[in-house]
Amino acid sequence: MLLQAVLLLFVVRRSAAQFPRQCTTAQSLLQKVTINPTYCILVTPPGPNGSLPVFANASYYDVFVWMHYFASQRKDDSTGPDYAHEGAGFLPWHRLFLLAWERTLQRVSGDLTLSLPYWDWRDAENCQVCTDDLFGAYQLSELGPVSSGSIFAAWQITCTRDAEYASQGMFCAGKGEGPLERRPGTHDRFHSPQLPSSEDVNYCLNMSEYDVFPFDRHANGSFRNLLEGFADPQNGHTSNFSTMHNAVHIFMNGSMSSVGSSANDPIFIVHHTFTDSIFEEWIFLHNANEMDLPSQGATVGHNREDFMVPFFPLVRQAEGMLPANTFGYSYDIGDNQLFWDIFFPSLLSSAQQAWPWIICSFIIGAAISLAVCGIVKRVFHKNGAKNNTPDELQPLLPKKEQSYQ
Ligand SMILES: [Cu+2]
Repeated sequence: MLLQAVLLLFVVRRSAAQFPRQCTTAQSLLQKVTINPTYCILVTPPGPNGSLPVFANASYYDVFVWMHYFASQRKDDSTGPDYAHEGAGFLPWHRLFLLAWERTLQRVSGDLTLSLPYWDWRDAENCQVCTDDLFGAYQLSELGPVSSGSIFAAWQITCTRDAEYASQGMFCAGKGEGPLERRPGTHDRFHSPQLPSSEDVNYCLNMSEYDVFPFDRHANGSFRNLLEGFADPQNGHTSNFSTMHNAVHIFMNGSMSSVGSSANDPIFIVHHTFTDSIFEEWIFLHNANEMDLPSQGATVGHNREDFMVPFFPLVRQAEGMLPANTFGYSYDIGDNQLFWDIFFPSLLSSAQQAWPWIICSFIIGAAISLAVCGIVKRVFHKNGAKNNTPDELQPLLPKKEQSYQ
């Protein structure tokens, strides 16, 4: 444990385009086939007549699929937010979810420097990570699984039948329910016309309020609601279109498009890391902290002090508002990415506005330094003159030899 704490390095999440194939595929495969020895999944809740809950084993990967599926359940069959979506806790919840996944991946692979990659989907016209080298190619003419040339073609997905489990009074049991499906770009374009643009992201980042009442999909002028994808990136008002994060899920038109099963697709990870990187930029730009979360008034599971469902050990929503470096990770922001798009122009304009103050401060500082130097010099000069005795001038010579003559 101590060794792990010492070796827990600061990791940098990089673009999936730079991610070596071996890491993307081999580590994903490893966690898909290895049974998680620490956690199992809840299949049947305890009954009212005292019957015990039923649990099942699942792979490392499928435990995360199940967690996301379980968090997508709605309390008491309400139509409002679930435990992780359509509410103020959407971003903190997914931040901690990815972090737990990243650390699990590091542990399973034995490589503590491993980090989750991201897919920068701004201005994309197609799924750039849908290649057999990365997450699996596809053919528009064929409906169904990802390309047989992809390592993910053999994956069996799970937790896809919400209604069926609910009708049986059960939860997802983690059983294989078919192949991973993805048909990017063949979605209903009326409700989600395009992938998010750079302008959309910039608009989002400039929103000052993290979230506003009613803290759900109907919140207007809310950074969270806009980034989640229930508002218009032109004005921040709620919209019937799927935008931002939601638009990317819809665009994939397959396993990614339904909330409960979306984590089956490894693209879920690279999509959410990029969403998290935008959240990270927003935290920095707006100096955000846990006080930006509502203390009350949001759906259960989304308030500041609420615990994230179904995390164990328990984690408060407030903790998910901490900056990424608190958790030991950051994002690699390269050319044409968020630093140059957002930070640099704002730093430049701040510097332009502040230059008279900077020059004034420099002149005043220089004047004060000169004055202090002058005073110090005078004091030393006086003291030097006062102590200028023959003893000090030639301290190593005996009194009678205090001259070289
Ligand atoms: Cu989610």
